[in-house]
Amino acid sequence: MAAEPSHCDRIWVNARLATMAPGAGQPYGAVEDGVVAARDGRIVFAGPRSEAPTLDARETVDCGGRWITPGLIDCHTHLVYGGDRAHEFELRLQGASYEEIARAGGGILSTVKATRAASEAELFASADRRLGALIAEGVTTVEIKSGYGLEQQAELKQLAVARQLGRERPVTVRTTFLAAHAVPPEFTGRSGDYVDQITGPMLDAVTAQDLADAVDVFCEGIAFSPEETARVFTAARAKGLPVKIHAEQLSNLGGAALAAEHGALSADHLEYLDEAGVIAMARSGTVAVILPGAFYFLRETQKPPIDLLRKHGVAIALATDANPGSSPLTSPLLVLNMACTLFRLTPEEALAGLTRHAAKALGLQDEIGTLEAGKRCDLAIWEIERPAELAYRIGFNPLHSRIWNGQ
Ligand code: DI6
Ligand code: FE
Repeated sequence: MAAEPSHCDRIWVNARLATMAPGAGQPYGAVEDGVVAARDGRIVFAGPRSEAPTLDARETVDCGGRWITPGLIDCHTHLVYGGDRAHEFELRLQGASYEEIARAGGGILSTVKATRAASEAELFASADRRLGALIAEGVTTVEIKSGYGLEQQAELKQLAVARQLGRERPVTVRTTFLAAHAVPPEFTGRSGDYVDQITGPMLDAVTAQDLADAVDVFCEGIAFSPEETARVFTAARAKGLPVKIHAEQLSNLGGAALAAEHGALSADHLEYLDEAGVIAMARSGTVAVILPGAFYFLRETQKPPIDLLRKHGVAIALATDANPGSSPLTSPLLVLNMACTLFRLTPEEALAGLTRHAAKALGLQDEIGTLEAGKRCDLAIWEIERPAELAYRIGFNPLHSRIWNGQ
């Protein structure tokens, strides 16, 4: 007896699926003649047409043989900020290093000044344009950090704008409290006192207003020490918030291993990561978020240890690190190409880095990141002949359409 038809809102047929499901056997979890069915914004079936249940759909979309991937996930951005740093770009081209500019009060602190001065409306408008570029390339989930306020009211302002973007735009926004991004001018030489502010009143205000989904720290010589990082992590976890870290970007302070000890969702940058740090991350399940835009823009030479991450089975995610100083980049497709061209990831590893592994870096691996029943129906539909094209092309956007929450 034929099974009762499963009612669904929409079904996409005549498609090739890159499900990115783990252990699917085929590269990319590929399905040649595939179907995706959705109900109430969730996937109810994704797989071969021959295995699909009887489906009764209100709307059927013929994909004309196009490829469907999970919607892309940008798991590390500083999208909300004031001003820009084009003038520093010129200084660097005259020989000044990123650290020299930072130590001279430029860098992050110059964006802090512009961000403190900007209204919420101004911050929303400029971030909205950058978010539009991500959405145009198939992004359905984006993480947005604070870290350019460096005092309570401005940090809350940044996070509130990020939350507003999630309410008003067809994209899922996850927010991260990164007050520990730099020591503000008011606390020069008194970083410990500033950490007191972060772990006390600022974190209280952030949690009272539910403005952050995670807490992040820049653990670096020009930012916060491992000891200060640990203080912020302990306070965040006491409030029930998961942690992330900018670690081993310019040197090795053992930040990634410290983050792993605190069960961090991710450790990000990682150019100077060593095998001890990789092993610690493997043990804790901490995701390695690799940021090729910053490596490229700062003209770094030390590459992250991709072979060690592979050897120890650490999930590798990718992100734009969209920020005005080290990675003014809002193209996830270019991130795919950079990851393969600069760091020798395979195109399949790179696409997993913007889907399944990026989801894990946000603690959302049960919700998004693969085409599997039960997950959110976030899709990107591409005019490509094979998934490798997404990493292969430079400056070409083959997105045909983007589906967020089934719409
Ligand atoms: N590392 C980076 O590359 C960015 N922040 C961080 O912790 C730089 C942010 C900026 O220069 O504005
Ligand atoms: Fe960053």
